[in-house]
Amino acid sequence: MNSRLLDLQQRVLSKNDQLAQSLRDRFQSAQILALNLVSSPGSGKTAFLEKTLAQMSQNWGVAALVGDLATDNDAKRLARSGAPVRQIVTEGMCHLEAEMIDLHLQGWNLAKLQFLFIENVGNLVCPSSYDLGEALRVVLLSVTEGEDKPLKYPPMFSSADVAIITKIDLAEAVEFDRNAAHTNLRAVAPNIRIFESSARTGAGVTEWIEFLVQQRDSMFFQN
Ligand SMILES: Nc1nc2c(ncn2[C@@H]2O[C@H](COP(=O)(O)OP(=O)(O)OP(=O)(O)O)[C@@H](O)[C@H]2O)c(=O)[nH]1
Ligand SMILES: [Mg+2]
Ligand SMILES: [Zn+2]
Repeated sequence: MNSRLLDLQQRVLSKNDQLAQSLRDRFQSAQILALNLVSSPGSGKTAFLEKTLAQMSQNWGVAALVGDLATDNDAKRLARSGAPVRQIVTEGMCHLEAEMIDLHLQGWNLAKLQFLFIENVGNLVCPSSYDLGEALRVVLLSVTEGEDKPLKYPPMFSSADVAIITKIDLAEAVEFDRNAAHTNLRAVAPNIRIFESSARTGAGVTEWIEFLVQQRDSMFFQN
């Protein structure tokens, strides 16, 4: 890449970082735990969020923003939970930026929310470079996509706080190597917290929600 292009890219990223920091401040003062869910296309972000929102919306103020290049299919799926949901159509852009989050939060009363889920565009590369003001970055890895993905796409995994191995109901059928997956995750992200789940059976969802509640408690109410 030539130096002018590099300089331009750095300016775009630093503008994004500033806006992300102001979002983070807003989430902090509203006591919202914001999460950025990233993965390759089809790893099960929406399916996992559908389960999460359906369970959480009975007890918590939850909302979701979801990014895709086109369609509002995912927003429609997530809205069935009854939670407020907005689709971000990126019109060709392959990741979400802080500015899009800022824009799509307009009109929402943040005081009513305790958890905000942001489903990023399905892409294992550039979403890792864009801070959205989240407190936790969550990377999903489905059992069908290969245990080597953390080694092949290190920035996405090393920048994440939590990894969720999805579609574990299919593990046997695809001869998923659990040990290899955990080892590869730890190789690029030694401190990552790993969950395993199935949106089909609901396995792992309750444990995940308990973790979120406890994370929010420790963020805002620790004495
Ligand atoms: N068997 C099984 N299938 C799943 C599970 N989770 C998702 N799927 C299926 O995997 C496909 C993709 O799931 P989505 O939830 O749309 O994946 P996504 O990551 O949101 O996809 P994009 O938004 O396009 O990146 C769908 O056909 C789902 O039904 C699971 O836990 N078990
Ligand atoms: Mg989706
Ligand atoms: Zn991109």
